[in-house]
Amino acid sequence: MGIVNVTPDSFSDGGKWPDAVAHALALVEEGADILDIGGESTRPGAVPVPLDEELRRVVPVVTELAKRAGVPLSVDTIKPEVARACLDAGASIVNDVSGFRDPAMIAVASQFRAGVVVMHMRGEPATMQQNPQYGDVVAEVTAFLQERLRVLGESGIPPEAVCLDPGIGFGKALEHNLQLLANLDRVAALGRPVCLGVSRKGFIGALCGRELAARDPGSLAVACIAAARGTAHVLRVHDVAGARDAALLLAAIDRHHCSGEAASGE
Ligand code: HH2
Repeated sequence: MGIVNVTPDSFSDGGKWPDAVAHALALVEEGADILDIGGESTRPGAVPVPLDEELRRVVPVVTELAKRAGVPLSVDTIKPEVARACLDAGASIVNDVSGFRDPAMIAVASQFRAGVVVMHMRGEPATMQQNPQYGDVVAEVTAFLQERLRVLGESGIPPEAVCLDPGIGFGKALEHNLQLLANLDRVAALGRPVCLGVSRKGFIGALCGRELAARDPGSLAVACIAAARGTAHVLRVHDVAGARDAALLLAAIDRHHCSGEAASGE
């Protein structure tokens, strides 16, 4: 899943892509299977974007990409009105970092029979990184996602349409992110694909001592570990080419796993 930020203030690439359509098409060339288009930054401390401004940013981009991209389009928004406008314009997935807590968002996704990415977030972006506390972060995130699956199911969104996301960096301290990454199998055990967004996030900078521009290798390493363990199935990334190569290589190696036959020499 290639990240397309149509924002002036996204934490890693805000304002860098004045031509979001061209950037998105380049990501498809690099091998993106899905594009995730967002018009409101959710970085820690981000200020909410007014509805009309978010619509103005994303709808033209979705409209154009629906004609040209040739891959499913996801809209990264917490606003039902933005989700509706983008689904109308040709998107088919809603990625809601607030986890479909707004019944109006569930209603829109259900009406359009959209795919949904349900993410766990503690609090709101403006304040979420102010001393987040959990008893057992893995148990709490897993229980939240399980509960959302139940509520969505009762509201007409079948499990087959749902992808789950632990929300790395969303109201989580370094320790919480690591606990979630080490125990992602518990989220995967809920039986739905897991979407993982670690690309360029703060914990990679903290552990590796890297500025944003130098976090792609660390991001890829974390995504690969989760993918190789079978605990992440959709990788939300800035560096699509790297993730695509990693996914191809993992799949090629997996095909030789426990086959009982000698290596074919490929
Ligand atoms: N992370 C970000 C935004 N949306 N959606 C999902 N499902 N999972 C994530 O981990 C996730 C997400 C934050 O990254 P980015 O889009 O690069 O930055 P910003 O929110 O500042 O635009």
